[in-house]
Amino acid sequence: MFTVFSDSHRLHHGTELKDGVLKPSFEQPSRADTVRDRVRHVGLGEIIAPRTFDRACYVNAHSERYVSFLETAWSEWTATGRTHDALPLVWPVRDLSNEHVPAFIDGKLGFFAMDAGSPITSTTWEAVKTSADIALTGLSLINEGQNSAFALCRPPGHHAAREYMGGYCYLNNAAIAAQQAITQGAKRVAVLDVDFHHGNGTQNIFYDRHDVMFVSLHGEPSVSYPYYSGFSSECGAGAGEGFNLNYPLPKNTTWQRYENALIHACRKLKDFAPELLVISLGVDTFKDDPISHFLLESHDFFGMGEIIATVGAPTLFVMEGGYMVDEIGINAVNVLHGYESKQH
Ligand code: Q9C
Ligand code: ZN
Repeated sequence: MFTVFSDSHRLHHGTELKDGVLKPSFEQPSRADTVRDRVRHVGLGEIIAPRTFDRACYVNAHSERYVSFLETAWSEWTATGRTHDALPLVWPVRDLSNEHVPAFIDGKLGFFAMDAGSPITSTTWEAVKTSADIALTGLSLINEGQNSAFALCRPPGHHAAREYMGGYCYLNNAAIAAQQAITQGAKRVAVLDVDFHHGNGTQNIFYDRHDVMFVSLHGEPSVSYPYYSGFSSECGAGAGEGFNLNYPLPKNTTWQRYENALIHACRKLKDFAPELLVISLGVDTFKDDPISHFLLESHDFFGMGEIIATVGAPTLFVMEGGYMVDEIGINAVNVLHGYESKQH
């Protein structure tokens, strides 16, 4: 399997409030390098650089005004004399107005963010754009005849919705690739999200769509980030009703329970018969992940890949979360090896 990777991810490293103190984010540059090192170590396949894509590919999954915000946020922030990471501190919740986009950057930051987890620095946009291009390059490889590809994206994407960033995410790499496949003529595309956290951004982008099915396994929102989405009652809207499927799982979920849910999810995906399957591949379901609450072991990730293969569609793996432990490389590549073990 080819891996698409770029050193440009290192251009993004920001801060995060932890227990009320601003510290380096859990979402560190070393993450992607650790996974790349593992890909090399086991000889998964060639590692290639991303191609560049038109801005229109991002605007297919996001709104024009949101992409413009991402492009200019840093210069608007520094024009006011500030030099540290741009972070939102106010949000248009419930009865406050969502009608008017503020002109001032502090208002824009809250308008286009779900939380303060996605800091913007001078070089964030360059890294974000390259991360989306990595996913799009992975899709190109599949279009050119590969059965699968690994888009080693960083920063991750699945919390980024049509019009907001959050949870370390800016552009939704998986959604941009899924939408690009539709734009190119695919009739049915599925996104399966196995990151510990609910892929609220991907759900938001495709919620009213029947051509893109979204399925997610994640920590129960009542006790796990992002708290306000990922409930099993969220099934899609309008023409998209029945094409959004959530599997919230309790804290301390182990492989046995996870496997049952995943087998169920993959049967639903197989029934949908997608021409392309995009996997939002977070490995923060690992037992030692510092911010998550599942108990998967490294070898369980091999089983995850085997089950994903049962859907029987060309598969684009897109890196999402997984934090701070060396095993993220082993775990991500175990999924890819498990998948490949079922191909002939
Ligand atoms: N104390 C992804 O995995 N905050 N994003 C967690 C922990 C946000 C995770 C707080 C977690 C976002 C792509
Ligand atoms: Zn996650």
